[in-house]
Amino acid sequence: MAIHPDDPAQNIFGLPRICKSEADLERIIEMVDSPMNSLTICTGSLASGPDNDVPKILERFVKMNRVAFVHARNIKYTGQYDFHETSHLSCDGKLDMYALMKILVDNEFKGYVRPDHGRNIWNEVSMPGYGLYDRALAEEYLYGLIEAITRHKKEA
Ligand SMILES: [Mn+2]
Repeated sequence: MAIHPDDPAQNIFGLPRICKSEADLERIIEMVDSPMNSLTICTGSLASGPDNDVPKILERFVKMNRVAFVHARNIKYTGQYDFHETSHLSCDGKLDMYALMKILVDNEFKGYVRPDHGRNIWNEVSMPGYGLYDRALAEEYLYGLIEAITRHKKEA
């Protein structure tokens, strides 16, 4: 199992959120102490909670070997509780994607990583949030970061 956090990490339509913070994730993995009870760390979903320190959360649970899947997405705040999804680039959103990928490389993460959500760009018509072109750009970007971080470590 690899539970995905609530998206967004804020109450919406009167529905309570039960998996939105580091404390919630901790509670869930402590319910069954097994690597089979693991997490999907969705960086964009967690980042939508203003108090969530996403790199800290990712590093903590990766080091515990309780992360099976990483959804890499970036967001930008436009108000205290208002945000929108951006490109995956560090320079476009609040998350430092280099720092997140470095946590994975430094801890020899063996789970899955994928770009999460994509905008519709270049006149693409697709299901909202799942633009193929934007996700393909993100895939190459993330791969480039991972390659550069890995190569730098070997050559250091
Ligand atoms: Mn996700």
